[in-house]
Amino acid sequence: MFNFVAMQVENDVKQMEEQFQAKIDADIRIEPRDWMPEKYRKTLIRQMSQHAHSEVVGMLPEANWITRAPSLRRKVALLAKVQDEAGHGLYLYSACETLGADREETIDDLHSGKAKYSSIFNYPTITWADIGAIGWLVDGAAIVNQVALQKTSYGPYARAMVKICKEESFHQRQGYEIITVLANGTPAQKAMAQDALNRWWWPSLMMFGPTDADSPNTQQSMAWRIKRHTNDDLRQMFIDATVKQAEVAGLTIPDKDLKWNEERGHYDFGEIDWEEFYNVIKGNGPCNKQRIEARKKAKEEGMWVREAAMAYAEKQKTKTKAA
Ligand code: FAQ
Repeated sequence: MFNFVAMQVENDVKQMEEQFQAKIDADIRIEPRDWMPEKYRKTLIRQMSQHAHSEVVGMLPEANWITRAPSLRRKVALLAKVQDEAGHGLYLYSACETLGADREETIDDLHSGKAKYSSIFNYPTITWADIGAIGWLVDGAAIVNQVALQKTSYGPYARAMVKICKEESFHQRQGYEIITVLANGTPAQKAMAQDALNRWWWPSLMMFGPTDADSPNTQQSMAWRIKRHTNDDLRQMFIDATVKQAEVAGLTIPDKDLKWNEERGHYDFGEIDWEEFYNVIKGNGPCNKQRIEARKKAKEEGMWVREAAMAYAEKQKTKTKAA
């Protein structure tokens, strides 16, 4: 009897999985109340929460330059950009909640080092040109990845990406403008732009994740259409689009093996230092400790604001009930 019930349950789950995959294959979006395999839900929470953490931690390197932006115009644009990143983090944390993730726990996982965030935000912003390089390269890479995610199979994630991509294109343009102005400025300014490109180029390529051969999650995420392109394909798209932009700015990409390959219709490029990448994601990058400390401090110091907002909301609720 017990065996029969267990077999029945197994058959039902198998059938639900088949129906789920058929929906995915027909490009029908999965919505929060739809049935989904537990592993699909967990994969999404992992990717989306890491993405949310990246947006939030990603504010730190640029915030470092808000008070030192060289003009009021630059300061206003940078402030708006950093504020946009906070907004992206909030949409993405909310999207995680639609999958049953608890927001406090999600954030605690970042602070305890359990959850990852993008490797790129563990590098320091040493000069003003770094702000240009982040907008141009880091937001540029983020757009290539996120345009693809507008077609991801989970509805709330895909919809969040539409608005995020619009804002990221403004970010990319403000960064490229900073870089081109510097590249066309005095020899010292041009050298500063080139130095920023030299330092940010390789870490930007690492943003796309390990090679397909070394990416444990890609195959399943492609089958579930969470990912619509592999890490290597997105990296190649980014390189192909960015080489021309560097040429127009009069800057040199720091890769002696970068060469157009007529046969492939793509640029060939040099070997990425994967040891550096794995070191950074393990917590040993130049700024990992500083970034997590800053996020923890922000949580502690902002606690009174959250407590006051909760107390106010509670008071309003009592007032409404009494009326
Ligand atoms: N950094 O099997 P895969 C932005 C981890 S937003 C750290 O290939 P997957 C906006 C990966 O999580 C930037 N960890 O994994 C902005 C996995 O670890 P786990 C963030 C990385 O998920 C601009 C392991 O390695 N964007 O920049 C990285 O299939 C300026 C194996 O890798 C997103 O998050 C990395 N670079 O593919 C903000 C986009 N790469 O969890 C402020 C959404 C890989 O198994 C200023 N995410 N890992 O322990 C994705 O598209 C994917 O998650 C990938 C990785 C492509 C990042």
